[in-house]
Amino acid sequence: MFGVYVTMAREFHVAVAGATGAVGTQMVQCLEERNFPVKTLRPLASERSLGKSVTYRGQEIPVQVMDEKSFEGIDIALFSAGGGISLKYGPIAAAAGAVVVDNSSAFRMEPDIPLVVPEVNPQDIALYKNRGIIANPNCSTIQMVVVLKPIHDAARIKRVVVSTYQAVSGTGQKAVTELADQVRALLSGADPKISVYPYRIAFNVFPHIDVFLENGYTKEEMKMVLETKKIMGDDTIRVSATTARVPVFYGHSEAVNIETEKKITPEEVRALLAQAPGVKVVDDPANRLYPMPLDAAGQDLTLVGRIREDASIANGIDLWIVADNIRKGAATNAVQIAEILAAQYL
Ligand code: NAP
Ligand code: 3JN
Repeated sequence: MFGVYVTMAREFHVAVAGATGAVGTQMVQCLEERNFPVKTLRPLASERSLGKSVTYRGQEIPVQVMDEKSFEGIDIALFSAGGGISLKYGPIAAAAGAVVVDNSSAFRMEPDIPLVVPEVNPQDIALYKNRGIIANPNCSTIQMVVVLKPIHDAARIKRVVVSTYQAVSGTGQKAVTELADQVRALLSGADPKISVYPYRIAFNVFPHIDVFLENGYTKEEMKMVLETKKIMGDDTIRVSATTARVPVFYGHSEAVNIETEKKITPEEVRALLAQAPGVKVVDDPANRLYPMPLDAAGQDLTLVGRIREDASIANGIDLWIVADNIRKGAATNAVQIAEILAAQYL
C-alpha cells in the first residue's frame, strides 16, 4: 500500500567568515543556541588563525584560511571579517551559490541590497535575490529601530536626536583586552598602554567612533542617520546622532529623543512597546528600574525605559535604549535573518 513519508527539515552548509573575532565567535554560539539547522559548519579566518579551532555542539572544528574556494558548497555565509574582506569575498561567495549575510558597512547603502532588522523589515529579505547579499545594519541602528518602528507606525516619527554610549566590544576583541589591561595597570599604579584608540578608554569617554567626515559628523553617526531611513523605509525621518565610546565591555546605551507628527503619550508608547517583538520595557524609576548594559549583556532583547514626555516641544518623547551590541547588534540579528531565509526562501 502507501509508504510512510517523513518530511525531513532541510539542513544547511554554513560558513562563518571571521569566525575567530568578537562577532564571529558569537555567531557560532548563536547558531548553536538557536538550534539553527546546520548540516556542516565552516569557520573561516586569516592565516593568523591557522591551527585554531572553534567549538560547536561540543566539537572542535578547525578554522580554515579564507580563499576564493572557501564558499564552494556553502548555502549561507555569515560575514564579520571587516568591510574590505566583505567587498572582496562577498560577491565570490554569492557567485558560488551562497546567500551572504554581511555584518560590515560595505553593502549597507547599496540600493539593490536589502538592509534588514527582522522585527522591522523582514519583507526586504526577499531582495536577497538581486545580488545574493543581505546587509546587517550597524549595532547602534539595530537597537534603535526595533524600538522606533512601532512608534512610527502609530504616530509617524518626524525627527530623531540620539546620543550613544558604546561599549568597547564594538571595536573588537583587542579593545576588550585593552580596557581590561588599562584598568589593571591604573589600579596597580602602572602606565596604561594605549594602542587601539587614540586616547585611554579606561575611566574616560570620547565622542569619536569611526572616522570624521567633512560634514563634522563621524562615519558611525552617519551610519545611524542613513541606515535608519533605509530600514524604516521612510526617507523623510530626520535623524541627528552623536556617538561616544564609554568604558563598558558589552552593551550599547542610547538616549533617544523623538518628535512625532501625531501626539502620543508615554503611556501609549509603553503599551505599544510592551507588545513589540524583541523589545522589553524596563521602566519603573520609582523602584530604580531602567535599562543598563549589565542587564542587557548576554541576552537578545532590546531594553527600553525612562519613557517620558519631552516638555520642550509639542509632540516629543524621550527614551533610553540598551542592547547587547555583539548579540542583537550583530550576531543574533544576522542569525535571525538566516533563520527567515532558511524557513521561507531557500
Ligand atoms: P575582530 O574581533 O577583530 O575579528 C575580526 C575577524 O575577521 C577575525 O576572525 C579575523 O581573523 C578575521 N579577519 C581579519 N582579516 C582577515 C583576512 N584578511 N582574511 C580572513 N579573515 C580575516 O572584529 P569584530 O569585532 O568581530 O568585527 C568584525 C567586523 O564585523 C567589523 O570589521 C565590522 O565590519 C563588523 N561588525 C559589525 C558590527 C555591527 O554593528 N553590526 C559590530 C561589530 C563589528 P583572525 O583572527 O585570523 O585575524
Ligand atoms: O564601534 C562600534 O560600537 C560598532 C562598530 C562597528 C563597526 C566596526 C568596524 C567596521 C563597523 C560597522 O558595523 O559599521 C565596521 C564597518 O564599517 O563595517
